[in-house]
Amino acid sequence: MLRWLTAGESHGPAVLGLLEGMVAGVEMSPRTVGQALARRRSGHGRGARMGFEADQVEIIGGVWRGATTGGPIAISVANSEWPKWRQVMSPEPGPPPPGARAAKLTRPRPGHADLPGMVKYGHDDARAVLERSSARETAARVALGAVAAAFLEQALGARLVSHVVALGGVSADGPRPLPSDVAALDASRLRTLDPAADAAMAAAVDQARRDQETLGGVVEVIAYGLPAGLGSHVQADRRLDAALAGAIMSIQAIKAVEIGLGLAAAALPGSAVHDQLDRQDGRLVRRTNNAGGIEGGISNGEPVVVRAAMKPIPTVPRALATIDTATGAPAQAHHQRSDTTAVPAAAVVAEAMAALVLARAALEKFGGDHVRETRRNLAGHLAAVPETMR
Ligand code: EPS
Repeated sequence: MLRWLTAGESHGPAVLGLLEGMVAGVEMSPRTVGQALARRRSGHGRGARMGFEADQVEIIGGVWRGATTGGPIAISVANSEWPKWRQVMSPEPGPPPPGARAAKLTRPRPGHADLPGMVKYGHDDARAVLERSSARETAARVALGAVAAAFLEQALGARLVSHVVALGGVSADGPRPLPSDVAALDASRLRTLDPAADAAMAAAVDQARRDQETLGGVVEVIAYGLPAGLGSHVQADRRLDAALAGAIMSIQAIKAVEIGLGLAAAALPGSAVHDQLDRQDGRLVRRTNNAGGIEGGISNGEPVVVRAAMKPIPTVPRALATIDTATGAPAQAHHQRSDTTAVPAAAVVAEAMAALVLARAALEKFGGDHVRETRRNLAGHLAAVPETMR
């Protein structure tokens, strides 16, 4: 069973990712992980930190001479902010060091984990919460997602694509991007291939920055080339759509997830929603893919399509009303610096989470300890599907 965890704080020495249960023989290198991390840093609207954060990758274990060994994979992504925060973030006991950086944060940001985290864990300084709730943690997820994506491609021939479908109320049009569009998406400013939407979104981001605002949006992940048969209808926690929704909802600031037609399906009659079957050139085909590649919690062989809505980042430069937890008096929420939007980055993070969930489902179905064995088992499964159902 594929399992993963992350650790580390935003201004600590590093964030860490741990991936257990990956098969041996998946070609992988620090460079591949570094490339995935570079995609996450990009996007118009990020704050000052992304300009200098370099994401130094170190693979601590599980990869040897360019391939996974079957052992747990541990990846460290160093924080270039750490030297400035060494004293403030020190694990040593003792009083906080002098200086503004160590000042207690007692004016929690509405919409952030600050206040619920302080209440739950008994902290009187929001830093004890925000350092871990920070979306910096997604660097570790993307590092692990790079391994999962390499496995999916090398074992199954599956490829994932992520893009931005809306930002700050501006929606993008155009066909769903294909794996061949990934390079263009990576090079784009806002992870969309619609030039009119790109311009309008960039203008919205610039205006929001001037207005001291932050912006949310909608991202979409498409997984191409997955076989039918991942996930299961038989138990709630084995449903592929539920696992994808849970993993993507777990990304900081995500407030909604939909599969395929999603919410729009609720307003349409059944005949306009369900993907009717046909036979073309001797092959079973679906006329549409409104189900987003999943029926009954099982992949059906069509591209898997997942969309997620991200709220605006709660670190809003325009002062939001809050209370000071030290005094109980009304106050303005703390703010030092922030991204105006991180929607393009969220697309890359959603892609990483989808890769992890799909890799887990693929390993559950096909198993194996070496990628060759997984490939053989996949071939056996495909050969066992009756002609009339292919
Ligand atoms: C974040 C706030 C900003 C972002 C950070 C996430 O960091 P800082 O408070 O140091 O300016 O830059 O994102 C990352 C560092 C990253 O790699 O994505 C937050 O509060 O979530």
